[in-house]
Amino acid sequence: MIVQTITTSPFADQRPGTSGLRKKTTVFQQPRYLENFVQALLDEAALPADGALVVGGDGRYFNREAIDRIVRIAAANGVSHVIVGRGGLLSTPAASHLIRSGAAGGIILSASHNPGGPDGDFGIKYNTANGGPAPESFTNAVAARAARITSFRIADVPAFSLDVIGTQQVGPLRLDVVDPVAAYAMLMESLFDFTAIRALIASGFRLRFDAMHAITGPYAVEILERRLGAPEGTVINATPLPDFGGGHPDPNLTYAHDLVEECFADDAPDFGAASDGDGDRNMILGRRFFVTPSDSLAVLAANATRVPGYAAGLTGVARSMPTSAAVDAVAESLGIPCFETPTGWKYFGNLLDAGRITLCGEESFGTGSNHVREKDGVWAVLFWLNIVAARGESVEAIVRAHWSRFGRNYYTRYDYEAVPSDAAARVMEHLRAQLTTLPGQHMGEHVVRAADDFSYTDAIDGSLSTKQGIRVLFADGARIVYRLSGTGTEGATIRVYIESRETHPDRLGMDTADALRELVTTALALSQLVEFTGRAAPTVIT
Ligand code: VG1
Ligand code: CO
Repeated sequence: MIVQTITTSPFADQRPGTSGLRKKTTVFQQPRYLENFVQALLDEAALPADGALVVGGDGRYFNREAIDRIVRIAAANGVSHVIVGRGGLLSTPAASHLIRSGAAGGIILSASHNPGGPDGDFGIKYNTANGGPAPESFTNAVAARAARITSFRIADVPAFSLDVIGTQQVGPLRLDVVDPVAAYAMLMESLFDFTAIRALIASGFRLRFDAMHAITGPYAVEILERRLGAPEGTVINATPLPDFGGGHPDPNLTYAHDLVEECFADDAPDFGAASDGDGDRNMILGRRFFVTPSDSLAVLAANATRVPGYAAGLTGVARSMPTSAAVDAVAESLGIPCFETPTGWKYFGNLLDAGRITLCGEESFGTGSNHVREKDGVWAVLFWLNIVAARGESVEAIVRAHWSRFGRNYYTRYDYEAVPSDAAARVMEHLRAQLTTLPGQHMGEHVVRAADDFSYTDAIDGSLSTKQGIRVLFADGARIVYRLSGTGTEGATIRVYIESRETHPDRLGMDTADALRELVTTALALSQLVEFTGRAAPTVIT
């Protein structure tokens, strides 16, 4: 094997965001761009001599080429063992599971819910031996290395194949190509009551899963159709495509419109679900009923003991700060702790590793548990199906009963995408300047209790993360949160999260837009968002 050491110079923008380094595909295609970052990653990871590296992605455009180069860079850097999913495919949660099954770390190639293709986005992320996204200390160190890199190493190796399951020797490196679905499907069978779900489906319960031409197609076909007996065709858009069929693989009411239309039609199925580009997000729909992700987390927590994998109960739960407080009410009633962390799955890792929490989630269609160290789309779908089977009630009935028991958190998120960065910064500055004067102020029927820029001290390692979003907290439990996205690739994305809490039995069935109308007006007035950005309306409302 000939190892070449190539002289390089740093790129100014190799700083990972909420979930890895995400850029336009064309940025990643620049000569030396991927190589620089992977070299910095491997230097920082310092894998043990016999440590295996898992590599896989969501199949988007440039996935194979990137994996080909990563294998050669890994070989040149003394990595002795690489495990890849066949075809270079691995969903993010399946990659997490593979890493946890004995590897030293993993590289996941995805820009998640962002569109793919030559004009779309690409991304790369490092997960540590626990299977979870590397913590901020690691990603900061990688960014610092990438900012002063002078060379990278890459090996000339004999041709290898990503399509043949089995072991190949690539120079000194052992390359294992594995079935991307098998181990994951087994893990799911170990957690859920497949017999009960199979019986539910056999009884005529109709479901639809939209894989959005992204990574979960093969997983959902294997599990829902082959193992659980759902009719062929239950999974739609099941073939992963490099450009996701031209779509935006983001499972929400805006982008999963085909599924939403079907689930709100007269002959709607009993259950609908979708996942995102890399398979870690989920959207849950009942018949003509949408379950908000924050409610979904709360319902899973409240019903967890009905599911075999969680029958012993939960040690605790966690949610990201902007996620609604619906799960807090469940935790309180169960007498277990509820942690509030910054946005991004990496902040759940320590709590999961320490056994302090069992379930966690985010408002951005992400739910997960201690079974892996990523959020998990197909897992969430199976959890819901297991609950439906165990309770023998519809999705809508389960959620309405939940509201009656725990109260309801009305919730909406406004996204303003591709806003000029300076305008977005002005919005945030304008808000920050008001933090000290807001408490005590009356806004419509709400009184501000506190306002701050959220900071978080990790309960396990004491690390501090600051500036994680502006919070305006009202005395009655309502909240407005503002933050800038860390996953966008064009200008800035401003996210505004609006929530109110309702426990009065007569007011649990309102339309969300009606329930939050006044708070939305307050949120816009406080931030002067329309004035600063010139945006009359958000790009997406969820
Ligand atoms: C968004 C979501 C966040 C999620 C992140 C990664 O981040 O808000 O909750 O963890 O995406 O999810 P941001 O910084 O753009 O708000 V995924 O499925 O894109 O890996
Ligand atoms: Co994702």
